[in-house]
Amino acid sequence: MKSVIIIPTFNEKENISQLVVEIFKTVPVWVHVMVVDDNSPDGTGKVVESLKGAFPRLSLFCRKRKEGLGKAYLDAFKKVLEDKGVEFVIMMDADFSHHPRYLNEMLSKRDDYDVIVGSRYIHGGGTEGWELWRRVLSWGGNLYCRMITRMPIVDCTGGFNLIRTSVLRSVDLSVVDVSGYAFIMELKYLLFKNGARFIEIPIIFKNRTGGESKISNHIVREGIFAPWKMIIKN
Ligand SMILES: Nc1nc2c(ncn2[C@@H]2O[C@H](COP(=O)(O)OP(=O)(O)OP(=O)(O)O)[C@@H](O)[C@H]2O)c(=O)[nH]1
Ligand SMILES: [Mg+2]
Repeated sequence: MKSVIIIPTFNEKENISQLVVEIFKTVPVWVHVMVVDDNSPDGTGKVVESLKGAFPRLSLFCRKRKEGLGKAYLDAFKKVLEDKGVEFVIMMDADFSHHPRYLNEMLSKRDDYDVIVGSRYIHGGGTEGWELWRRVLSWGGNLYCRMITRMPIVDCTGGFNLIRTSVLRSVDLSVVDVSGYAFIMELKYLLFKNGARFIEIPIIFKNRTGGESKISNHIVREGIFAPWKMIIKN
């Protein structure tokens, strides 16, 4: 059995080494980590490269330029799925908003579900350190997405998820042409449409303390139209 934690990075030099160390302290030996870096100008890729000696289950996938979270994940999925031995992938941010302490709970539920969502909006979950506008945007965005798509989860945009690769393989990812939170919504929607069994586990999402925020107007705008486009298209 093999599982791969995929971590997309853009300028995460301040976070990535500590995160990698924490992850490998926590997870079983069959869990690997692949960092997908978009040629970060701060040298995140070089930092990861330098850690590979100490952590043989760490790999680095370099992309040429920044094209958004969605593109980075799509390329990473393609690469990971080439290895037929990988049974699960985990999507995780590099900035400690998704804390490694939740990984083992996620992994422990893998036999009974196809998608395990680290959820900020079920009982016991939450966000810490966000300004009011981001809390409203995220909470409202999730409600909006749920009402349109009728997905059986409350955290549609959360990016901390475990996915069974056999189910991921059954999804036609070539239809996805969005990038930010919209990418995560669409991915979950496609999995839902393909009959994936979902469960949510509560997580506390802490705002990043190191590195710079990458949220943009484009990402928010894209999220407004995405649920409608998704249900029409799929
Ligand atoms: N490879 C790649 N990674 C990205 C890109 N944009 C964001 N990321 C990474 O994706 C993860 C989530 O992005 P974040 O910027 O943390 O998104 P967020 O949590 O909504 O917002 P902030 O934490 O406020 O920036 C982080 O690990 C980022 O480094 C990108 O264009 N390419
Ligand atoms: Mg973040």
